Amino acid sequence: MRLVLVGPPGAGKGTQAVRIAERYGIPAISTGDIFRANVKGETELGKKAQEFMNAGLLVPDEVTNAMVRDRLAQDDVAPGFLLDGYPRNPGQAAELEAMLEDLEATLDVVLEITADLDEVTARLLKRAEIEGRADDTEDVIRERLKVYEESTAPVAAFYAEHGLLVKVDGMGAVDEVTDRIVTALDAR
Ligand code: B4P
Repeated sequence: MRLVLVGPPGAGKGTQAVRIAERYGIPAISTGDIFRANVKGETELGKKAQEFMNAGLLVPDEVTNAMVRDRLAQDDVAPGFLLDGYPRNPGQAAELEAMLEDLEATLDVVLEITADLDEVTARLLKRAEIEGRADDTEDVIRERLKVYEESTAPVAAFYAEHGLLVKVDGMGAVDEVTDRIVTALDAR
């Protein structure tokens, strides 16, 4: 299965990605996690990404696309993969199409996790208390939600036009959301 996960920050992408990947035996590839690991390790990639992440902005496409292309060239993606947080704008979606063409592969499904604004904001503020992520402050969350509406919502619309989009309600307990996702994926 080749799957893309989209949804606003705080909808539960990272949380559900781990569970879906485990259930279907495919690697979860989170661009946010890869960037955070590079920031922590103070690599060149991390240095390029950090200021954008801390401001709630997308890391430039040339950096992100090259990173995903490298990751999709690895052997473990042969049985399939789950992309969590990529593509995040129409340019990245076009680039992913090109990567898949080179791999002679197609996407099976794009899963959109939805949740209302108050709920996602509350979740991220709660995470800020626990993890202290630099981009989980109120101002930066507002910016991330704006970027989602302007840049990422059109990606979901693009996949809807191609008949690939499946929407799942991300409100409620984590287990309930996982059950909804599994039901929706197994029905395809
Ligand atoms: P991401 O790491 O993708 O962060 P996110 O959108 O906030 O989602 P995340 O997966 O962390 O949160 P989740 O909803 O699972 O991106 C961070 C930054 O990296 C971006 O702003 C950008 O700068 C950069 N970046 C990443 N990808 C990029 C790309 N393709 N192009 C350019 N830049 C890119 O969970 C949030 C919280 O909610 C957690 O604490 C979780 O425990 C909680 N939660 C989840 N489900 C819940 C539920 N059902 N009930 C209660 N709480 C729940």
